[in-house]
Amino acid sequence: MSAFVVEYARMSDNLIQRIERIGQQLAKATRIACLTGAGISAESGVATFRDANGLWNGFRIEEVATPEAFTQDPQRVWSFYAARRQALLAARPNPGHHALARMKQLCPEFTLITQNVDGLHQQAGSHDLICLHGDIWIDRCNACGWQRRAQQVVETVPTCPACSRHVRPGVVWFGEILPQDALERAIQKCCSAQIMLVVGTSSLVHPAASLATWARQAGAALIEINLEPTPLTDIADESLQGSASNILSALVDSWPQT
Ligand code: BV8
Ligand code: ZN
Repeated sequence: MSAFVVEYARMSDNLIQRIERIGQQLAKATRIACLTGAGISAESGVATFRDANGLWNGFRIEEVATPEAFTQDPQRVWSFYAARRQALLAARPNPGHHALARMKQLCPEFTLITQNVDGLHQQAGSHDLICLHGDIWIDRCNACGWQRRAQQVVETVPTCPACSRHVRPGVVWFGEILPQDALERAIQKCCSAQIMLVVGTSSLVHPAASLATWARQAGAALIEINLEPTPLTDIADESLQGSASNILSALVDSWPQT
């Protein structure tokens, strides 16, 4: 009985066999780490960054995703994130998010690490989640540290109720350091994993993209799931090309349900 509705018709026999084998491997592992990127939310209708109709096609990173951009034009940066928040209101977790939440039930030492800020892993039930790049739904003030979880989408950049400076989204911009505790925990979990899954990421943004290399160097088997090849593909032990939601669902489906 399929735990997840898997579209096997969309897969070659070879891919199905490889997934079966990897599912058995995962079932034997006790320590698994998984890093996700924007590609896992694509099938929830959330724009990725570097695909054909990705965010960086319509916007320049330097204008909307750096602290300098926010200092120079806070409203332009705020509008970029407000539009993404608005689009997220209609987004729901897809079978890929649910499959990763299920993996935690099947393997207690399964650690999920995400670059995404969209909150869809949390909505799918993944709560012990390491968020490397923050949370788009957090409003915070750089000047005094004030913060809150946004309850609605507002178009005009807010001012801090505590100190009247401009409020920013609680994400990590380019040129900003990642939350140290999150990064250290992610490194520790990847470097002690027997298997590391890397799902739906172009593996171009560091230090997140380095986690897989460090895991591999520490002895983990590296399994990539992505629509297209990335800089990781050549060093991965397995690179499964296809839809994250379909492949992850098939992996959980092939996992002996003890
Ligand atoms: C820092 C903000 C230092 C939130 C983001 C080392 C080497 C090279 C460069 C650097 C380096 N170290 C630092 C840098 C600079 C920089 C960087 O990496 N630049 C890159 C572009 C060259 N890194 C930083 O600035 C980082 N900070 O290192 O600080 C420092 C030290 C001391 C003091 C001060 C500073 C900060 C990086 C974080 C930046 N913030 N986001 C937001 O707006 O969302 S990064 C942004 O890119 C997102 O967070 C995103 O998660 C991340 C990666 O993108 P992906 O998730 O991979 O998405 P993408 O569209 O690229 O790819 C999607 C993939 O999915 C595709 O391959 C596609 O084929 C696939 N796909 C699509 N659909 C599906 C699918 N796969 C399967 N199924 C599908 N259905
Ligand atoms: Zn403030």
